Formats: sequence, C-alpha cells, structure tokens
Amino acid sequence: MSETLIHVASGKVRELFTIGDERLLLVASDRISTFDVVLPTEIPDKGRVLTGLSAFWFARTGDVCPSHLLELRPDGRSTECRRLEMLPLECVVRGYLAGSGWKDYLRTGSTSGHALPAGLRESDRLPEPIFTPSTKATSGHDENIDAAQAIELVGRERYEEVERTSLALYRFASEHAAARGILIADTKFEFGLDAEGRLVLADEAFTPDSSRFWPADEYAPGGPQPSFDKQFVRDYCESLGWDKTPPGPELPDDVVSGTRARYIDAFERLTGIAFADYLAEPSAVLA
Ligand code: Q0Z
Repeated sequence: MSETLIHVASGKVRELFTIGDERLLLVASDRISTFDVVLPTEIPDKGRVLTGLSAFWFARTGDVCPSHLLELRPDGRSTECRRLEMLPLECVVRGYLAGSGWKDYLRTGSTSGHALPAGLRESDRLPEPIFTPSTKATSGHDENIDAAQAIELVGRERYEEVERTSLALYRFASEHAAARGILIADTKFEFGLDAEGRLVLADEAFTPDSSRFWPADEYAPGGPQPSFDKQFVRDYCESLGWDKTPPGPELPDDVVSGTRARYIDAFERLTGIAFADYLAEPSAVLA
C-alpha cells in the first residue's frame, strides 16, 4: 500500500513532503541557482548527483553521527528521512577563508568570534578548521553569529556537541575529498533531534550546494577560486551583464552540458562510483 505524500516546503531547488507522522520525503530537482536566483534552465541529473553524494556521506559518517537517512529511492533523487526536531542553527565549518568568512575577516580580523592570524589572503587555508554557526534567516542571507549567541539558541551542552560533531564530520570528508582532487573550502550542516533527544545529521551533507568545492589542481590563494560545479554558469551570467535580479537567463546547451559534466565528475571522484552505475542502482553509494 502506498502512503499519502503531503507537500510541506519548497526550497530553491528541493521539495519536502511528509509521509505519515515520522517520515519525510526529500526530493532534489535539477534546478540550479546562481547569485541566489533559480535559473529557468535545468541541469539534467543534478538532483541525482546531489542526492547520491549526500547518501554516500551519510553512509560513511555514521560512526561520527547518525543521519536522518532511512531509504534512498530507486529514482536516485528522493530520500525517505526520519522526521526530526530541527535545531535553529546553521552549522558551518570553514577550512579556508572564503565568502562571508573572508568578508568578516577583512572588516574585523575575525569571524564568528575566532580571532585569525594577521596577513591571511582570500582563499587561504586556515591554521585549523573553525566552527562558524549562523542563524537560519527566513528571508535573505544567514547571519554569522558567535558562540555566545549560538549557545542562547540551543544551550551550552548541545552547542558543544554540534561544534565537536561538525568539526569531526568536516575533517573526515575534507581529507577524503582532498585525496581525490577536491578541496572542501567550507560546508554547512543542519542537525535535528530524534524523539530520544539524540543529535542526528539531517538535510544534505557535503554536496556542492551545501559546500564550496574547489578543484585542488587550480588552487591559487590570494583571490577568489573557481567553483567546481557552477563556474561555467557564473562566467556565462557575468558575460551577459545580467544584473542578478530575477528572472535569471536561460543557459545555452554548452553551458548546460559542461556544468552537468562537472557535477558528474565531482560525484565520480568523491564516490569512486561510475555515475551510470548509480543511475542503474542508486544503493551502490551505500555499500
Ligand atoms: C529540512 C528543506 C525544503 C528541502 C525541514 N529530517 C528532517 N526533519 C525535519 N525537518 C527537516 C528534515 Cl531534513 C527539514 N528542511 C529544509 C526545506 C526542501 C529541505 F523545502 N526543512
């Protein structure tokens, strides 16, 4: 017997449904966003790449922290998940100085209360990875907060647990990825609590949508780095002189195919699995 799906939320590129009281269905579309705008052109299989990568990581980080993943569906883009009580915190780990971390550092010499050495350049590797939580903004951008503000949101003990767990997850995945030619500059996790109050990794993990992936062989600190997945899209959009307000431009076929190839390259490098094998049998990433 099939259970009723009730649509509960739309993200920029994903949809969330409930299955009964205790489960959710997370569906990753092929939509792509750039400069915070969803474009009218899809990247075929992008949702499958991201779903397969998340499932791959969930299957390998269970010793660090349990995940919400219950089942990967045969379509390769949908996962059944445990429904959790989500923590009101975006758990960000940074191994390199980019994005809002770099902007904070330029203004103040620190980010989220971490004093950093003087003289760092944009995209430099940090002396050690740092935990830089942010608040979940309902509209606009997440706001970086310091430890004291995060402790107000979740309590001291839970804060220490999410910090320790986030850093351990980042160390595990960034070492795995670097050995395969991909630098994970930073990444964002969302955690929830199960009915027993245990911390559970939710949402997506170490996908190009939740992380900054950089090609290691092009790494050149001292300026912004090309994005592993979206650089063709960004370069094309910049070439049009588009003002980055909706609607975004349609993408030409060569930008679509080049971008699709980059997503598949990231998937194959990180998982060691041929993408065609994933399409034939998504559960290959769980082994
Ligand atoms: C995730 C989101 C959207 C995709 C809620 N296991 C969970 N338990 C409870 N809530 C969530 C999860 Cl993953 C949850 N989101 C973010 C929104 C599409 C993901 F519309 N929201």
